Formats: sequence, structure tokens, C-alpha cells
Amino acid sequence: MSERERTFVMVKPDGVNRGLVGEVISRLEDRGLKLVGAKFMQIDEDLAHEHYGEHEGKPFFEGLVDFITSDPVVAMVWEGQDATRQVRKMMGETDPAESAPGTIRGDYGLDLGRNVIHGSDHEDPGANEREISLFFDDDELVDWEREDETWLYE
Ligand code: D4T
Repeated sequence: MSERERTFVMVKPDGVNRGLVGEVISRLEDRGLKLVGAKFMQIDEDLAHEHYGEHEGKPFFEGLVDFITSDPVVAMVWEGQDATRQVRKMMGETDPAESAPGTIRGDYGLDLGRNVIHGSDHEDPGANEREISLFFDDDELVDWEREDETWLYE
């Protein structure tokens, strides 16, 4: 059985401007994931470069930084069994056009550069912890038990 873990999720500026924050949160809540941290914030250049450091030098990098710093985002930490991989499955593919209907990107996006949501990469070990500590201090995360937790897990 997979471990319960925390993962980093962000509604990007397009999702915020399109009023999709509630929809994203609802989907994750309905799945049984537990919100343990949340922040409405605007990402500055330094944080954008750190967060997307792996893409530095690629042709789309400057556009990506401009976009992610252009307007507020909602940064969140969600906890649950196999949370990182499950959130990625709920998000769909990087390109919304390749994402299955029923996924967040498949239901709410059309363009690769406006893909609504970010979630830590489950194929990159430690990405979730790295991203959580980039956006949150330890004392901004809350340990708590959801009322329905005993009904979510065997
Ligand atoms: P993020 O990191 O935003 O959740 O997306 P993914 O994890 O699914 O995908 P990624 O890191 O490969 O890409 C980061 C971000 O860059 C945009 N992008 C990507 C782009 O505008 N053009 C491109 O060609 C690629 C590959 C979309 C997501």
C-alpha cells in the first residue's frame, strides 16, 4: 500500500482569472485529499526561476516566467495516500490538448502555455518536498485529521 504523503499543487494565473480555484479545490477535496496549507500570492521573478529552474534555457522559459508571475496564484499543499501521483492523474497531461476529458486540464484547457494547474512530478523523487519548502514554511502547514478520514482509508 502506498504511503500517505504531501504534495504541492498550484492554481496558475489562468485558473485564478478564469474562476477555477473553487473547482480545483472541490475536485481534490471530493477525492478525499486533505488540504494542509494554502496561500493566495503573486510569484516574483526569483521564485519563478527557482520553481522552473529545470526549464531555464528552453525556448518557452521566458514566456513561462512572464506568465507565472503575471497575476496571483493559489499555492497549496494536499495530503493523502499516494497524493503526488494521484493529483498528477487528476490533472492530465502537460498539454491540455492531450489530456483526457475528466481530468482538470482536459476539462478546462486547450493550450500548452495555459494549463491551469501545477502539481509536483511523481516521477521526480523528492520534487513534492522540494516544492513545498520553496513555497511554505513549516509553521504554515497544519497537521489535522479530516472528520471522514476513517471512512476514506481501510
Ligand atoms: P507544470 O510544471 O506547470 O505543472 O507542468 P508539467 O510538470 O506538467 O510540465 P513541465 O514541467 O514539462 O512544463 C512546465 C510548464 O511549461 C509549460 N510549457 C511546457 C510550455 O509552455 N511549452 C512547452 O513546450 C512545455 C514542454 C507548461 C508547463
